[in-house]
Amino acid sequence: MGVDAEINRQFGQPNAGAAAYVRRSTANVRQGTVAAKLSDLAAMCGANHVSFDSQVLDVGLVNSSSSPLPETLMGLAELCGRLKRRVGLIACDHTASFWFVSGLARVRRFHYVYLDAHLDLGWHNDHDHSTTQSPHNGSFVSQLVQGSLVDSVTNIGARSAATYDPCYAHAPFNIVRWPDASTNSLDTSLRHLVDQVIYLSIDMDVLDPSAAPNVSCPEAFGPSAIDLFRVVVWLATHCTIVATDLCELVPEERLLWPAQIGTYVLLAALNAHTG
Ligand SMILES: [Mn+2]
Repeated sequence: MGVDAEINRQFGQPNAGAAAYVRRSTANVRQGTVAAKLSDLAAMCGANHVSFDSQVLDVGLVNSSSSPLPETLMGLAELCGRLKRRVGLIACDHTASFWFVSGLARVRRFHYVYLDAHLDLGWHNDHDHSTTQSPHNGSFVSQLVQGSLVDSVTNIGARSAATYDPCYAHAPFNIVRWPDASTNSLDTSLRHLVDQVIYLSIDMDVLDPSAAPNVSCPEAFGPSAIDLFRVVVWLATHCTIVATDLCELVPEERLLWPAQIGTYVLLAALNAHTG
């Protein structure tokens, strides 16, 4: 499902309409062929034993005219959790992740894993008293942690200058920087997640800007598309993914491939299985 309005952006270029952009840009990703394509991508990552379901239901765009968007997202996530439906959300600012997680957390426990060049904690901003503010895209993870909404938090891909601020040296969660996720070290760097139930959030700025130039807060020196795919397939086959979201792409009609990368990664996260 998609949501096309921003919720609370404090950082980066506005990206209202991101979900419709992704849909327009991926009209060629048909259900009948996507499983074969995903299998080939997995084989490129050395995951020959992984196959994919092709059952995907596009629920459509969330229209929140009658109630505020955060409450709508919480309600939908809670409903999907009760129905035991694996759900993927394509949204605008990363704040959507906070509200989707908040709804799902009413139903079940899980670990929060987010692929993001930034930590979205806001601790390095002295003026940012995020515990008393409503969640925004630069600090919502802080509220996830403080509210004990999830069992643990793991960032993969942190690399912005602010992520090296000393204030994060003792952050109360796991930070897996790209060198530790880039080669064959996933079994080591992510071993705490093996066999766990996880929620996977994908901030598209985790990708190198050459792979996704149209993100709200681009950061140089990131992973390639196939690097990202490998990490997601690892998570989908070593963990149980209950829900995912994909955020921060900026609509840009001349750039179709970043939306395609995002869609294939999201489908892989939701549909991968072994054996
Ligand atoms: Mn983010």
